[in-house]
Amino acid sequence: MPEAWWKERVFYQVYPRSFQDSNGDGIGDLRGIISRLDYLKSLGVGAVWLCPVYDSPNADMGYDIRDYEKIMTEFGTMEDFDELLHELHSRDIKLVMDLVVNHSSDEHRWFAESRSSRDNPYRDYYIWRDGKDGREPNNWASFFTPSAWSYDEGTGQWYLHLFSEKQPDLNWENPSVREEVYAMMNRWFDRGVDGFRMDVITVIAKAPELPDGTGAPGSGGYVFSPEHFAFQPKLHEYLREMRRRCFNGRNCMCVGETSFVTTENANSLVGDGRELDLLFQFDIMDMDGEGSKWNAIPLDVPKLKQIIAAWQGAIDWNTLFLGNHDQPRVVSRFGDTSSCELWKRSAKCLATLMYLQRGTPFIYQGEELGMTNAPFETREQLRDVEELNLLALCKGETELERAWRGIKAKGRDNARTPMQWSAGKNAGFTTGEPWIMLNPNYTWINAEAEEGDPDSVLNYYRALIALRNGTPALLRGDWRELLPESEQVVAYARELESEEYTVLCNLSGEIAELPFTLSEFGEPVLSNMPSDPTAATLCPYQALVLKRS
Ligand code: TEU
Ligand code: CA
Repeated sequence: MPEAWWKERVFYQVYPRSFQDSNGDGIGDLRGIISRLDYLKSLGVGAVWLCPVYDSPNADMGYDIRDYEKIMTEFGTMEDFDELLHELHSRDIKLVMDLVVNHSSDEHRWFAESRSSRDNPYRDYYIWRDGKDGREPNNWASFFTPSAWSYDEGTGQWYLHLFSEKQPDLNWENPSVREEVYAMMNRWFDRGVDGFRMDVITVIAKAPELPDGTGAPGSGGYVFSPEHFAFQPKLHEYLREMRRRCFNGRNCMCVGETSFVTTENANSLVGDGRELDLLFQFDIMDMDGEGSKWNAIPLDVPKLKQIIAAWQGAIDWNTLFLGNHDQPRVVSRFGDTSSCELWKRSAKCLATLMYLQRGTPFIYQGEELGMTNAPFETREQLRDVEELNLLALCKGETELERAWRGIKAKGRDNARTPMQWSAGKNAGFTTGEPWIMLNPNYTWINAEAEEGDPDSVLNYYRALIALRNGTPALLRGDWRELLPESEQVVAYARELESEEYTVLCNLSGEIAELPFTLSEFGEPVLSNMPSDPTAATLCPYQALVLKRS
C-alpha cells in the first residue's frame, strides 16, 4: 500500500498578496505565482497551501469571503486560477485551498439577505439574538474586537462574530448552510483542487444556549469563552458529515486549523473516525506567549522538547511547522539574528529539528530564505486588522508602548511583507508600489543571492527537503526522543527496518556537551557547519543528521 500523498510531500504555504506581483499594482497575484512555480519545484515541495484567493473586501486579508466561487479581482480571474492549477499539476505539485467557513464576509450575499429582515429566508444562516437589557446577548469576547456581537439597527438584533465585525459567524446548526458549503466544496474538487485547509474549523459549532463565559474578563469586561465555542459535541457530527459528503471517494485531503486542540482531544479529529487527515496544533506557537499572544518570552528549549515529544506520542501523524501568515518570522522568534553567521546557522538548525520529525512539513513562504521580522515603526506601515485594533484600544503612552513591543515581536504583518526575490527594485516583488512595506534587508536576504551561494539558507532547505523526500526512514520511520534531559539539544532518532537516522540540534547560543562522540551515530548526511566526528560537543545552533550504517 503506498502511503497517502499528503504524508509524503512537503507543503509550501503561499500568501498570494505578498508572493509575486505580475502587473505592477503592488499586489501579488495568481499570474505572479505561476511565474514562480519552477522556484517551488526546485525547492522540492510537493504541495501548495494557497491562502484565500476568493472575492473579499479584505477586512481580514481574504479571511472574510464575499463570494466563495469568484477569484478576488486583485488576484486575477478564474481562468488564471485554472491555469495555476494546471501548471502546478504538470509539475506534480498538489493544490490545497484555504477555506473559511466559520464565517463569511458581512458583504456576502447571504449576509446581505440575512440582515435585510427578520423573516428573510437567509436570516438563520447567521447567528442572531435579541440583546439583554440593551446590551449584547452574552459576554463573549471576540478574537479581534472587545465584544463578539454587533448590533444591527435595521432589524434590532445582534449578530455573532468571533473575529471582526466584518466576519459574521455562519450558523452551522442550519442544514441549508451545511448543504451550501458542501456543494461549494464539491465544485472546487470537481475543478481539480486536491484538498482544503479549513480555517478555525474547531469553532464552527457553538453551545446551543450561547451561555455567558465564566473566565476572567478582558478588555471592556468581555470574556474569551472557548469553552462554549471550541470542540463542541456537534463539531464532530458536522465534520463527519463533511467527510462523507465531500471527501469520501476522492484522493483529496483535509487539514484543519484546529485552534484549542490538545494532545487529549486530538484523536477525536484524526484518530480512527478520521474526520480530518491532518491538524495544526498551536502549542509551539503559543509557548512564548503565556496567555497573551503579544508576549514574547525567550525560547524555553526544555518546554519545546516536551511539546514535541507529547505530540509525537499523541497522534500517529503530525503537521510540522514553525510559522505561518499569523505568526512572526521563525528565525527572529526562535533563532538568533544578532550576527549574520548565527542568523544563517540558527535558521538551518530550526528547519532541521522540525522537518525531520514524523509528520508532514509545512514551510511558510520566505522562511526558506531566512526572512526576518520587519522593522515597523509607525501605524501607517501596518495593515493587519488585529494589530490596528490593538493600537486603537490603547489608552496612554504605557499601553501604546506595550502594544508596539507586542506588534514588533509577534504581529502578523511580520510574515506578510513581500517575498524577497532579488536585491533589485522592490526585491523583485513588484515594479509598482508594494501594498505593504518591504523588509529593508532584502538587499542581502533574497532568493537570487542565495541561489548562487552553496552555503545559503535556501540551498540548505533544498538539501533538507531532498533528504527527507528520498529517505524512507525519514518519511515513514518511528520517532524516538534522544537526550530528553538536555536543556540545549533537541535530539531524536528515526528508524525504519534496518535504517536509522539521528538528528542532533543545539538550539542554544552555548556549546553543548554530549554523552557520546558524534561518530557513534554513523556518518553525517546533512549539517549546517563542518563537524569533527571525534567531538562530543555541538557548537551553538549546530545541526547534524547522521546515518547509521
Ligand atoms: O486564524 C485563527 C486563529 O485561531 C487566530 O487566533 C489566529 O491565531 C490569529 O491570527 C490571532 O493572532 C485564522 C486565520 O489563519 C487568520 O489569518 C484569520 O484572521 C482568522 O482565522 C479568521 O479567519
Ligand atoms: Ca498584481
